[in-house]
Amino acid sequence: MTLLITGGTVIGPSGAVPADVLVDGETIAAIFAPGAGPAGVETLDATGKYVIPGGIDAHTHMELPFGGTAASDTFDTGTRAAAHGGTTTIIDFAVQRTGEVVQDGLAAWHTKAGGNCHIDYAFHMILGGVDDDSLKAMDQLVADEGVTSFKLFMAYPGVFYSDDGQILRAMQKARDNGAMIMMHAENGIAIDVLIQQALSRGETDPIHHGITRPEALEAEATHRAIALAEVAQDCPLYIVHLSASRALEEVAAARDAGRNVFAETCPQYLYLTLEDQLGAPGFEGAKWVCSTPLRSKHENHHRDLWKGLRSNDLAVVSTDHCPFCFKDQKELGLGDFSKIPNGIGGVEHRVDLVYQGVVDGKLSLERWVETIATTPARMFGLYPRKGVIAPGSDADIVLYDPNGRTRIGVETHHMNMDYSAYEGTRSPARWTPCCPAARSSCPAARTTAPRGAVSTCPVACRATWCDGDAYRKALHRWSLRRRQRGPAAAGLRPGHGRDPGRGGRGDRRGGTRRGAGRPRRAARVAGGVAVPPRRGDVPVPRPGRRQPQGDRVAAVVRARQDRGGRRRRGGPRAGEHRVRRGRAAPAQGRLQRAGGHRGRRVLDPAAAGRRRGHHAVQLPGDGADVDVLQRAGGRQHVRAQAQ
Ligand code: DUC
Ligand code: ZN
Ligand code: ZN
Repeated sequence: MTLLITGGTVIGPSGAVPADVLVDGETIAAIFAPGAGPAGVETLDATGKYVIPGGIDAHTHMELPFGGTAASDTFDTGTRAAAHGGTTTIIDFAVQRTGEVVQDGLAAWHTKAGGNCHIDYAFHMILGGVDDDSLKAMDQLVADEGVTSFKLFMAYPGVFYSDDGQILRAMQKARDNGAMIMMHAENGIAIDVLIQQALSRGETDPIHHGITRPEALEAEATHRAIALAEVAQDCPLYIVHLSASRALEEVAAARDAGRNVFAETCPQYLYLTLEDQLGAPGFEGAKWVCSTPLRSKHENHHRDLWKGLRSNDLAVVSTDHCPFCFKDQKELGLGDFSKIPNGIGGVEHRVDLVYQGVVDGKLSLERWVETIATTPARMFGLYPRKGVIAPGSDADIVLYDPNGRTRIGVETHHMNMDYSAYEGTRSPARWTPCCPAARSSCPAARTTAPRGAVSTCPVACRATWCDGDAYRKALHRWSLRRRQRGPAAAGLRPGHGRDPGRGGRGDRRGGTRRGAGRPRRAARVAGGVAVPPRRGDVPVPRPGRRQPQGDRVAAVVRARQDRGGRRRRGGPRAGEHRVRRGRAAPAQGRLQRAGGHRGRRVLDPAAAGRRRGHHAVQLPGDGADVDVLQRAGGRQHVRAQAQ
């Protein structure tokens, strides 16, 4: 069954283009110039809306046991809330606690998530104890389980903490097996001293959570993590939940030096402050206890983090979604801030909150989509299956209404929390139900649908971004492996050696990415006739110009006509040249085998356009435009939501 989304403006890495999107089954089949799509198929009117790839939240903690309790969102409630906010994939963290077997931890998280999710999901692995066994397990997870990113903690001594030697060993292992190390960068040993000193002075209020985790100790840990990654021959390093200007400077310096270092921030660090939230009267501030902590409004953290997002020193916005109810959970820390479970819930609001940056002129539309979807897909091996509106990609499509309104608050949100960290930040709006054709995939509908079996879809592409020397070094490794074991063993595909923002250094000072860095490509038309991007009905926000506040998720479309339980698992994708370019490597044979030729209907947009005498627009942004260095053999597995 096919569905044509008409009248919308597709936002891709290279800009906003009015286009119609044809969905075939669960896959984007083709993209047409407005009005040029096939007749006689079901349509979904997206006039006035942005058509964007479903959001990917690369940092969530559903059901995480923490501080004597557990995060209040289950995979059921959390993923339903995510879908309501335009996020269609999460990458959650499975946990190995100190002394546990890594594989057991992963199995436990599969049990929690299996059959309970409303959107697609994948896992990173938290290593709570680095030793010979867990190092071996890293290889196995990369090779067999589709887990290609491992999180370590420089904080939380006695719980998740790894010392420098353990970190170095894990990084060396990651360097060898092609995984990425994600780092919670705070000096937890020093923080614990400050906490004890504060408590002994009787300083027990929530604000002391922030005061005892000073910016200097985040910057120091970030610096140390970067140094250790350098010693581990430039193991790819991804700093999670970066909150502070000085930590950002460390990341920027490493990137300026051509290092393989990336970072994410989260909405709470872009909007909330130590004084206004964490310092709220009485125990109220407990609602905003999270680590890394909120920073002072008397410094320039918000400004610097937005700038980092523009310049790509911050590549991704995730949520670190780790909600706890105020009643009974946050209250565990009454009289002792160190006992307040750490975490803020926000999985439902990330897409909106980052879009607010577009409204405020701090971010371009393209950069919005990159930071919430495209770059996380690239970083964690999901691209181009996810993170882009392109032929062959999963039809995880969000229709976003720039004139809509969402009121964020406990009365309207879907997260399992008894308060909202962003209470009242928006004006009222309502979810617009999507059309009947898409209803089976509408999150609102799925909430009542029975949960079904979960299938696994191996994704062959393990992509990450490298630049400069790091890229060349990795390329060298790739060719070495090719020579040693044949091309399939390398699992690598050479790209063009750019990083995800592709803006280069000048980009850092360039305000928004618009016009910075590499030249933007116009949309191309099958048959070689260029069609410049046209301005549609949808306003394209310009930096510095205030837009009407709002935009809201109008619909999440995941066409699921393949109801018999048979999912399309890859195979050649529409746009054959791109298939060959992006997917023909022997290393990806597994995907091709899995996809086989079952029940697929490949629509070549070029041919389709020619047949009808129309132009079929092919948006830039997948294989041909993207500078991807596919790294060693890991296949990130993404689990499909219940059908
Ligand atoms: N930070 C949080 O705020 N919660 C969970 C774990 C973490 O690192
Ligand atoms: Zn963390
Ligand atoms: Zn986290």
